[in-house]
Amino acid sequence: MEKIIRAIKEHSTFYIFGHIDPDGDCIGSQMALAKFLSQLGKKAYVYSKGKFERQEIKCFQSRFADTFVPEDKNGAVIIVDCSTPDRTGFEKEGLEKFPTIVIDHHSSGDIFGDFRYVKPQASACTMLILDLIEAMGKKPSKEVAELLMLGLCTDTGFFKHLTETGAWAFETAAKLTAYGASPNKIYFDVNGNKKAATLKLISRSLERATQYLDGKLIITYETLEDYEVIPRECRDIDTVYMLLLATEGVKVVASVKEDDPDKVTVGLRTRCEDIDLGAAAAQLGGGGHKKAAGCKIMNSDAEAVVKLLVDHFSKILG
Ligand SMILES: [Mn+2]
Repeated sequence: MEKIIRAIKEHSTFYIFGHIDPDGDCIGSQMALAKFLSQLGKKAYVYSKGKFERQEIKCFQSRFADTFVPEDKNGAVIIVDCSTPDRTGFEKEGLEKFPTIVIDHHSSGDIFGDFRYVKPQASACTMLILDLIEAMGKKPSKEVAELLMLGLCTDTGFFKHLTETGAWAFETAAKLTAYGASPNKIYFDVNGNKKAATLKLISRSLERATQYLDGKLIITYETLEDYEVIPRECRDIDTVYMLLLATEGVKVVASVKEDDPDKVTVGLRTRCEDIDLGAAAAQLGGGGHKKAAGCKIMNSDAEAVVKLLVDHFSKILG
């Protein structure tokens, strides 16, 4: 942390990256850092390859550049919420020429970057951004607190994913509330204002949800044809996960999504303490957390990936 603070003091321009297919924690971390650094009189730029599919982050899309054209050769790169450098989506754009600070909370991945603040015990990356702000002897503005709370609320499923190890998350939530963030406002920013077509896509996902391995595994899928009828931004997979994870006997839920003709994205969720989905996903070339992980399968389609997952989890779930 000391080295990171020194690096922040020594530089005046920062290029802030998160991960592809960003979520509230990624965008909240990037935006909060950018605002905080601006308040210190620094220049801060945010980058993302998108897609900005989730409604709670769409309003931030216009602030993000999708190509990296650094104006200051003496700037520094900050990468948040990424377990591997390729997760930025900018791995071929020369980031490595800059001193790099990594702030992350994933339990698996590569060790990369020059200065690392990586704590898998943190439920959200934004918790670590608050750590940094406080370690610098500062307090977040109301606006920064709201961005940090957005990440904390979304990555913890509004605190539903937390267990007896979650005290730190609640301590952070208490601080952010005191700094002016409203959990109620953030809840409806995230969960309100859904398009009617969202119901259609949820209903397709539920209709297709199939039990495998004596009900221990439930898989659902979305195809490219779905997105011809229902816009991708109407996707609300978190609602689907919640319902599937409530099914009797289930241990792992998988969502399979055809992203483009040669790429299928898999999301994995569990409520079981004795399953490590981060490790299960890593065996398929992905990664993530114990209870939430994912991977991408190239040159495949939903049907083939469903078969692959049944086979993979038959070894894990027995
Ligand atoms: Mn995160």
